Amino acid sequence: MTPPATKPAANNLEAFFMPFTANRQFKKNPRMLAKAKGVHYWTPEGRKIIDGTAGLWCVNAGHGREEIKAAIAKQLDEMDYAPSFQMGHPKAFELAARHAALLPGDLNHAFYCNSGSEAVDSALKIALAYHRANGQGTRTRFVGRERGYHGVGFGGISVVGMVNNKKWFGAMLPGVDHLPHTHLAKNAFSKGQPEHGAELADALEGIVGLHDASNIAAVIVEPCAGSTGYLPPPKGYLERLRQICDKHGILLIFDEVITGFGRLGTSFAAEKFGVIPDLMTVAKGISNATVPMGGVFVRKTVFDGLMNGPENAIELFHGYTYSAHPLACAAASAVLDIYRDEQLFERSAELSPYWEAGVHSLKGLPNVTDIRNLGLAAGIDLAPKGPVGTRGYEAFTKAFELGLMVRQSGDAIAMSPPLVIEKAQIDEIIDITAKTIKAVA
Ligand code: PXG
Repeated sequence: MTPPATKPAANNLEAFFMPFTANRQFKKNPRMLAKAKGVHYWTPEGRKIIDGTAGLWCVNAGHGREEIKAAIAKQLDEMDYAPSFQMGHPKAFELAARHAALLPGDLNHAFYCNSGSEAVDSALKIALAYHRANGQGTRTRFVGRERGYHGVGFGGISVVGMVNNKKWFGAMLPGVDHLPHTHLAKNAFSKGQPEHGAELADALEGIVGLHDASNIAAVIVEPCAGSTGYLPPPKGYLERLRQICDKHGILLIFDEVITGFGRLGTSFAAEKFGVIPDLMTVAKGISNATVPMGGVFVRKTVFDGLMNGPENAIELFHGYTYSAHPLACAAASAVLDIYRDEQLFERSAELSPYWEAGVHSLKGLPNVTDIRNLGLAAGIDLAPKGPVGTRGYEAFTKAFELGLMVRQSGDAIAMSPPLVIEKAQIDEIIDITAKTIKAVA
């Protein structure tokens, strides 16, 4: 059927099946965004909202960047699309070389895709293929972590540690275990990395004892868990996980979809903690969310390990039509220029003590049971009121009413402003958050 000539009425919200949304509730009382610039959104009525979450943890360089717009427009003029299967285009190679130069340690190859979920599924597949190419095809099991979020692909939800993201969907990868999460009551109100919990990494030894290392392909963790309320790693935890993986020949995957590109005041969490994973997944800040893009950064040893068949053989039977899409590559390259020229990673580090003081000033407000921060992000736990998520949702909607966008995870709220935020704007975020918390008491 040809599309109808007339557009549907603008106020008909029915047809869009919204992702991760209470569709019926939303459509009765919609929250719409119509314009964005810098650290602000505007509603269709013109109400200004300060963006406390950089979109969904992704608009690190702020909204409406002219340099990115120009790069995308130029690329669209030059060449809209080119395949990356058995063909190449210069922007992809240039971008990968720039990412390799930015990455710590010997992470020096980039596989591109279009989202964090695709990055996670790609990384899991690369891990499996690597072991098989190296005569260890029995290594097929994965280890995730409770309270971990790794997107929504079937690979990702198998390693995810959040019940609602799994329980509906039945089929999962067989052979996945989970490490315990690191959210300990005794670490409440820690500033930066908490003191307690490095020993929780030792649970990996238990899993190895159960299945044998020869059956385990990889461990995947977010260096700092984002979606479940922002959980910075206990001091020494990631180092310990790295040691145990090394001891048993298990690949370590850092899911840096949120922590990558400056959130922690460094390029990547791997740089901040001095722990180099074998594979790293990224998305979001890679393109400042202008054109969808994700990636898997791969250590030299892993890449080389896959290059051992005949030279005319495809080494990895995996990829997407839009892998290294020219528009995404152009956007991502322009974003790297901005990060460099405006020193946004350094800026994030410089602002984080101010941010830390701001968020911890909320301690003592009604129902605040924990506050966590690292880099330019924070999580605040609120005591539940009735069913889980009730107070959290009230806080999320109240904040929006008061002119601030936050994220809700159960009864926690999370914030991660664009890295271009000013101190006075941080004050405004903290002020509105305080009013919100009091309003939902
Ligand atoms: N890994 C991590 C660590 C993520 O945070 C994904 C993978 C999946 O990325 P895509 O691009 O497929 O969505 C994510 C996504 C929230 C929130 O409210 C977080 C994400 C997405 C939407 C909401 O915390 N993270």
